[in-house]
Amino acid sequence: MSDLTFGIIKPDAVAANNSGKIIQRVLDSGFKVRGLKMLHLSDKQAEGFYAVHRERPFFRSLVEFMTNGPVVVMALEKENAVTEWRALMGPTNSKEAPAGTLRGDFGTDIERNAVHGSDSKENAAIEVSYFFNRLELV
Ligand code: FUP
Repeated sequence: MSDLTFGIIKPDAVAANNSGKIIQRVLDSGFKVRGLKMLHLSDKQAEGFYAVHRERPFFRSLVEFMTNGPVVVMALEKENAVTEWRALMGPTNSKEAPAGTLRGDFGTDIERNAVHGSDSKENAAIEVSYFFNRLELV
């Protein structure tokens, strides 16, 4: 099996009805979807997921944004999945993300940036298991 990474279609993109387009881009880019579900994060779940950022000035605003509507979480398989998914997402700040990247095409700014992706293989494994159990991965 190739590498797995973890992705989130964030509340801004779900609310704008862009989740279908984003999933199509995922498939067109050669990822295999191994896990997929929609959920509405609680404060505790979002705080736990972003725990590494808890001392940062943007933390409360980020948690508020991530809990303000449903998200779609994805376990994605591809060779070099972490790097490939981050390339498809584009840079963190949607204002600086080029057209053709998901953050460039569907995001607004550094907070409302449409998608999340793991930054390493180690974090991908942690993040996949934060959201999916064994039976939910095909
Ligand atoms: P990334 O790995 O590209 O998602 O970026 P970071 O790990 O640096 O940031 C995690 C999330 O925090 C970003 F998706 C958006 C949010 N963020 C802000 O809201 N404000 C900031 O100034 C920086 C990051």
